[in-house]
Amino acid sequence: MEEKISLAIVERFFEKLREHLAIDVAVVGAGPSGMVAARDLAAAGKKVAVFERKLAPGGGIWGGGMLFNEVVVQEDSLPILEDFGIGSRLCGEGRYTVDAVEMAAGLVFGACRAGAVFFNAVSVEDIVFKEDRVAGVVINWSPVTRLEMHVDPLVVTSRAVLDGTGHPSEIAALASRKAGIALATGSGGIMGERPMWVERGEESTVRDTKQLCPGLYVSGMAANNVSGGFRMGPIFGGMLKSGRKAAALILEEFSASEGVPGDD
Ligand code: 48H
Repeated sequence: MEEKISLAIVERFFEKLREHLAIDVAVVGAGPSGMVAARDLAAAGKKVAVFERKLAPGGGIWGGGMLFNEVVVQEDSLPILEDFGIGSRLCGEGRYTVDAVEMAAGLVFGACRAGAVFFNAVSVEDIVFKEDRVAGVVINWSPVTRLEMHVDPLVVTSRAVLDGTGHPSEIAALASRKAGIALATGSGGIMGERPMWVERGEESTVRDTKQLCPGLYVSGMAANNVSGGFRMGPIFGGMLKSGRKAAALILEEFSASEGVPGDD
């Protein structure tokens, strides 16, 4: 019995890993924007893996504002929450509160049910950069990177990589620093997050969700950091809409490159 349980886990895990070594989209970071994007892409039939450094996916949702585990969303993002079956309560003037735990758990569950596969406790430590294109991610177990063990990583190739790593925009920073890629920003580099201004931050998060260079997209707080947007605190409508926009942009690029069948 004992070894059968171990065998079942080992076999299933390696089946999952083997099937996700070459994928359509590698989503880095399981925060709200990454998980909405993962769900939309998987629901559109794409092969999606989400790589999350921490054991628990959910990013900055769980703690709400200052550990008060409620967050605020705006009315125009409610359709996204409804797609995941997540509830909300009106708190005034087009704003709603959402239980942070319900939101984090609901986004994880919705992305999984749509077919996105999560690899938690896995950190993306580098990118694949070939022929002027970001073409995948370099991964290692988070405890290995945390303990600074000298262990070589493994590689997952993908048609697109989404940087959903939040405030530090780690993947865009790697692309800029290590590959010398000129990013689609005002300066060509990482412009850096600006202080709190809720309305402007919410607006720019969605506006600056974009393709940064061939093969690399950015969403959520990472989009803000890359393009120099304001922060907005525990209001999450912009994050949800950013994830939806990122998925739509990636799907648009895929369908343009696949062309219309019989159209050549
Ligand atoms: C694997 C990684 C790596 C890596 C980081 O920050 P997040 O919650 O992501 P967003 O941008 O979708 O949401 C931002 C929101 O939570 C927030 O912080 C807001 C609204 N702040 C406003 C304010 O004013 O402060 O999640 C990012 C996830 C985390 O879970 C990280 O552990 C993970 O990405 N991550 N995973 N490899 N290299 N880097």
